[in-house]
Amino acid sequence: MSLLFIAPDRDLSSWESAIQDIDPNIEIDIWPAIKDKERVQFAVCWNHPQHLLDGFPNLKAVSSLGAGADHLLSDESLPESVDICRVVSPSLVQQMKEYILAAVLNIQRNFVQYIRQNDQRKWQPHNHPSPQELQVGVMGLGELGKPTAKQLAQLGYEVSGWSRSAKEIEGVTTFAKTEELHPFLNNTHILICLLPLTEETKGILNLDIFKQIDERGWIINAARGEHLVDEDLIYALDSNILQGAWLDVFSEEPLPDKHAFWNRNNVIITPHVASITKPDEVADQIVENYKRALSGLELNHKVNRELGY
Ligand code: NDP
Ligand code: OXD
Repeated sequence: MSLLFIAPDRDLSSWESAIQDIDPNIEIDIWPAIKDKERVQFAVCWNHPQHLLDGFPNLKAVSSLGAGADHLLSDESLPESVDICRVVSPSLVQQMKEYILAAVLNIQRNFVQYIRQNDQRKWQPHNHPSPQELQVGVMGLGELGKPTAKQLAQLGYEVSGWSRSAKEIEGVTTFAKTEELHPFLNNTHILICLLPLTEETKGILNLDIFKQIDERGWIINAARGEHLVDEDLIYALDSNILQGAWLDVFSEEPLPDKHAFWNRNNVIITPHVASITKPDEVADQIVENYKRALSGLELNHKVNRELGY
């Protein structure tokens, strides 16, 4: 039986060795070099070519190489009988906490402006709010959003959080469902998106939402590019509805040269690096799920196809 990796834009050599360090008996294929399609029972994918996964008659389960599984769920050719799982790891959580904290601190302390001022040799101090004066709203309170919100609250920020089901998080004012989106957004100065990409959340970062947060607020999107309506962001920035945007993810990656987000003083761009899956940190859970799939056991971190995450 074989475990197949499909990730066209990644160097997979360290994945192969990380898996074999745990169990040297696992047979590994790396797409497109597949020895025997019939032997493939488990696949690990990142941005696989769509319609590729229906060509494996004995495929039992597919794991995302990362935390998000939207790239798998959007492949309509993936048979219903194939279970989907994703990776969840303390390292992904830690990296996301660092990324969001860095962005929030840079915004709060005006470092974005100071870095731009450096280019002009301009000595111009700006007032900055204290954490207690800054309302930070976290959309998505899952594996990544919940610890991120909690950390910000522990550091003194006024934190609110929004999710599908109701939550209780120490120090965080929580809201749930569409009905509570408006009160959640009210007074938010920095809006952070850590939602999965689903039919319901696609395009959620739009003009209507931007108008509901604090005047001259910021958005941070470290979830998926398709959460954001790009034209609405440009309009909101140009109309002073928003002060700035900190973006790690984009509808098209790499962000095309001609995209309007480049070269704007008030858009910070990072190349999808908020939280990176490291092979040696998650190989054990991939091996565990591979073995579970082969034995017909329930997968860990299984994705709910109906909910879309
Ligand atoms: P989880 O599935 O653990 O959490 C998702 C959260 O979003 C849950 O709290 C869920 O609510 C909430 N949610 C889902 N749908 C809705 C909705 N319609 N309305 C309100 N809340 C909703 O995901 P993770 O925290 O692990 O990851 C989140 C996303 O971050 C990933 O899907 C991925 O796209 C992105 N990501 C980006 C990375 C990067 O490097 N930029 C790295 C890793 C992940 P409930 O709790 O009620 O289920
Ligand atoms: C992920 C990502 O989902 O890297 O893990 O975006």
